[in-house]
Order: sequence, then structure tokens, then C-alpha cells
Amino acid sequence: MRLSGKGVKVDIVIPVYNEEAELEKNTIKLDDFLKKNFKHRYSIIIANNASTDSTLRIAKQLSRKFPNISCTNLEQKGRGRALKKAWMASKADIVSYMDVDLSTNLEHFIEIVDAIVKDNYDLAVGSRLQKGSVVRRGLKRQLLSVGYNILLKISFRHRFTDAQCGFKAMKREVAQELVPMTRDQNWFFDTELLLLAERNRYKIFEAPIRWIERKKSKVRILKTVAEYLTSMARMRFRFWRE
Ligand SMILES: Nc1nc2c(ncn2[C@@H]2O[C@H](COP(=O)(O)OP(=O)(O)O)[C@@H](O)[C@H]2O)c(=O)[nH]1
Ligand SMILES: [Mg+2]
Repeated sequence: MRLSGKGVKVDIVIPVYNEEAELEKNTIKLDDFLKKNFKHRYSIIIANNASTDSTLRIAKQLSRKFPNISCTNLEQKGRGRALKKAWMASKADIVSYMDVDLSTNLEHFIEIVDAIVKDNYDLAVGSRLQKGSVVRRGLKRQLLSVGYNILLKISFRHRFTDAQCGFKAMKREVAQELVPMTRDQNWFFDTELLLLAERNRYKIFEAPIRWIERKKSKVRILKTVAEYLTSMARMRFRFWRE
């Protein structure tokens, strides 16, 4: 279904885990940016789980203070879990998310939402691995990301270039259909969602983005690589079976 340009509402989820240092500053920065530059109605939902610092307290304060900001909370860890909960509860026309460190230049948010509203794409996501992407990132993470996406391509022969970019938007009805098909509650959720989207013939727009990474990361590399490999194998078997 095509969205009509008028009266579109967008939900932007910010998944957070122990982000007391950046949460307030970056959420306000995002809200200010949207107030000035975004022509649709929007709401920012901070989706916390299992934080052991004052993230939840800060999220609650922000949601009391700013009309466009609210928060959700889950006891169990996992970024996928947080996104699923927030998206499935959404009543907006478009659901989206971005990492709290705002690694992706915010101008791209307008671009990916336009791709859905104006050009009728079903999903629109950022890519750090396309011609035209500008990426400042640690060498180790960049190599892992390239390696992972090559391996994925060999296994699934899909068209998208960056499965794991923390910057994605889609029609809510698409999320409503795809999210219940996903199994992962953690990082692989992003890959799973895009593979399922392509398999179900949804149109995916990829924007080459400007990505400047902060130094600290929540990703535990070895554990996550092992999780990706087993999840990939599981997904491959699932697609063969179906
Ligand atoms: N809700 C939730 N968010 C998480 C969890 N783990 C990481 N995040 C968030 O996911 C986003 C990306 O994390 P980051 O450490 O920047 O990952 P990187 O950019 O891939 O190194 C940040 O907004 C984190 O706070 C989690 O268990 N639950
Ligand atoms: Mg990051």
C-alpha cells in the first residue's frame, strides 16, 4: 500500500543498553534536528533493556520533559528484542530505528523516509558498503563487516549490501508481517529482517551513508561473530526447508 504524503507519522526507536553518557545529549540533538528539518509527524521511542546504569532513569526524565519522546523497558538484553517490542506496539505509518551514538549523519534520515513516502519503497536502510558511502570506522570492525557481508552474499545471493547498519526504516505493515517471522533477539535480527524482506519480494532502498563511529562499542566481537555464523547457518537451512 502506498502511503499518502500528507499526515504520515514516523516512529523512531533508539535501542539503548547502558548509554547514560550519550543518551540525553543525542536524543535532544535528534529531536531538535527533526523539529527543524522533518516535515512529518514523529515520535522518538527510547527502547531500553537490562541497562544497569542510569539509562532508564534518564529515558524516563526525557519522556516527561519532551512531548515527542517516550520510552519502553524490557528486563532481558538484546537489541532485536527491543526493536521488535517497540515496532509491534507502534501505530505509526513508518517504523524506524537508529543507534544512539548517531553514527549516521542525520540528513540521511530524511532521505530514507522520502524513499518510502515518495518512491514507495517498502524498506529503506543505510549502507556503509556502497559506492558513495563515507565511513570512518576502526579497521578491525570494517574488515569484519566486509567479510561478514561477503559470506552472507555467497550464502544467500541477496541484493542488499550492508545487513547490519544501525539505521533502518520501513512501512509499519511490512514490519508487522516480517517481525513475527524473525527468531533472533539480538544483533542478527537486522540480517534476518532484510533476508526475509527480500524473500517476500519487498522493495528495499539502500542509501550510501556518511558514518562516523564513536570509539566505544557495545559489541563483543568474538561472541557476536560466533552468533552470526550459527545464525547464518540456521537461516540457510530454514530457507532450504521452506
Ligand atoms: N535495547 C538494547 N539496545 C542495545 C543492546 N545492546 C546494544 N544496544 C544499542 O545498540 C546500538 C548500537 O550499539 P553500538 O555499541 O554502537 O554498536 P556498533 O555501532 O555496532 O559498535 C546502541 O544504541 C546501543 O545502545 C541491548 O541489549 N538492548
Ligand atoms: Mg555504534
